[in-house]
Amino acid sequence: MRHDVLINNIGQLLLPKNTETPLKGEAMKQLETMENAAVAISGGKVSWLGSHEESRQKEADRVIDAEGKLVSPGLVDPHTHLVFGGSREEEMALKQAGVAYLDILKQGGGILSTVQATRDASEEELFEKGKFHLERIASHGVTTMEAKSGYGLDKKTELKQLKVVKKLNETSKLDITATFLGPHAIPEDYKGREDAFLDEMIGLLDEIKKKNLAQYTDIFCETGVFTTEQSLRFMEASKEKGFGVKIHADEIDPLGGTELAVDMDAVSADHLVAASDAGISKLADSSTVAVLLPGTTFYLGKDTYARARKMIDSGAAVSLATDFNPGSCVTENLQLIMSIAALKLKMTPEEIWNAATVNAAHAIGMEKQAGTIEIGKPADIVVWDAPNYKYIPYHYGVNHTRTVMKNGEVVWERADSHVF
Ligand code: IZC
Ligand code: ZN
Repeated sequence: MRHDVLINNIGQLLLPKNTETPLKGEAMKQLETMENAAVAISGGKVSWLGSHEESRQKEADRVIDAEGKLVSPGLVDPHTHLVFGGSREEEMALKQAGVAYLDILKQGGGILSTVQATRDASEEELFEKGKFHLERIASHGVTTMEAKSGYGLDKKTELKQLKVVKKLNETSKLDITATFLGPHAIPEDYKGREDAFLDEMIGLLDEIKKKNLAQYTDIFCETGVFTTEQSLRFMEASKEKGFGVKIHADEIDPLGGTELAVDMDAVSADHLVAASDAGISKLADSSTVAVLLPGTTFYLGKDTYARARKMIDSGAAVSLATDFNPGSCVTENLQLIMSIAALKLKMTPEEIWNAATVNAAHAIGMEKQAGTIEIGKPADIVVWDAPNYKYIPYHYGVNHTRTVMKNGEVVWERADSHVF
């Protein structure tokens, strides 16, 4: 059999394990590698994998020499706010002066300033801007991701954002899972009438489902935003309409969103910086993935990070994401998040790679298509300008990708490469 592509001379091939459920606890500490390996691709799928030696017998239309370097599955970013208008660099000085994130929001800034800019932008403008950020995300090794709405807070703009996500998914090589985050903040004209606003967002679910504009819903469960009771109501309504559910939980205050996520069988519970001991034990007994966003804690200048060690050691499934957004984590670089996870969450390299590949795929229901390199699965593969997997969290803040492939096609490639 002649293959389309053969990647040979792989120094270290990363083979995270794909199981029915996300990798939990001890299983997160296991990471299989194959040294001196090769991978073949046909029809966009992985068609063979074995040793470099055996690959000499294989024929392919194109051969990519990995130069003895690291090759991994494409990274998966399971939590982003990809589509938005404007930017918020003015808030940096406010934060430096000690104004808290939730206080900026209370004063009509923060999320609400992005809402205004997103309402003002046309669908075309949002698409072009989203595409720019998406390409940068892909250049950093991500081949599958999630994107949320939530900067509309009205019917017209929420649908506009979701349409842009759909168009980005259809026109780019990447796979993008869409999440409806209508209850992301309380619009100014609904202050004191939070339940009426929530009813309005619940009222959009039918149309979003009918037009297949989102697979998941999400809600910002936080002090001054939505309570756990309101979150429960929204999650129940979402499930009734056939959506999977996610939640921004216990990011700043410990409201019990983690426990609620498990009770509601959410596919993921995200942030969890203030998750209680009880919440963590509940997570450990569930298949809900804890999506940790340490880049946000770093960017907000907080000293307390999510308790990843306790979560993993208790047996929970942990994943990592950028939370890319214009306010609380302004980076498209998931590799940087992997470094922060090592430095601040004290996660091991093996846990970090499982978190950013297979568990991230589970966190957005994409485990059958993404997160691992296996025969028959889409060939989402990254050749790294690095000698081994431990190198990526270690050498921080820059982009280490050499070749990023999605469905066997090159999405991004760097011409020069470093000799180790
Ligand atoms: O725009 O600040 N936390 N939502 C909840 C965000 C951060 C995004 C933002
Ligand atoms: Zn978020």
